Amino acid sequence: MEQAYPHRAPHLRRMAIETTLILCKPDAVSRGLIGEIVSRIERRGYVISAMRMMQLDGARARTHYAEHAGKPFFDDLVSFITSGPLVALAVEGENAIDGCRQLIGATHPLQAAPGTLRADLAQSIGRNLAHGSDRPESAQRELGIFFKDSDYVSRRHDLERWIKD
Ligand code: IDP
Ligand code: MG
Repeated sequence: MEQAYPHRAPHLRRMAIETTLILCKPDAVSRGLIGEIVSRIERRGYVISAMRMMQLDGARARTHYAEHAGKPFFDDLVSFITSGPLVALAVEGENAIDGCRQLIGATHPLQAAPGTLRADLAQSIGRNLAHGSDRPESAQRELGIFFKDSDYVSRRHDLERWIKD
């Protein structure tokens, strides 16, 4: 564990700094909740290293949600996620993948814990405001769908200042 991240500054080498993909889905953009989502992420202490607003085409949407291909809700999911603009964010921090999933809350807003984004601001499973990658392999794959290397800025100094092990 000591040398898990040898390319990082000495005091960050043992820390589980991760990058995750967060989407403010089209319902969040339409409802004016981009700032609310970004604010919750930033207040938790995570940092944004890439960000873009775009409208997904069908091919990219099916790639992004490939794990759900064949499920009964897949076509609706693809048509919803392509129905309007979304905001994609690359978010960094210690255990950022699980941490962002925690602040987004369970998939169905009724099962999401109070205080989470989905419990506080959403009603239905099909309009649950945000996406967060669920594990490192998903994060790497999904980030590649939305961002190229040159889209990222370095937030290393902010991470070093505000995160301590
Ligand atoms: P997650 O967004 O919490 O990771 P997933 O199981 O990966 O949830 O599903 C992706 C998205 O597909 C969900 O956020 C939700 O909008 C939609 N979805 C998942 N399960 C259902 C369902 O049973 N009916 C309708 N939509 C669903
Ligand atoms: Mg998922």
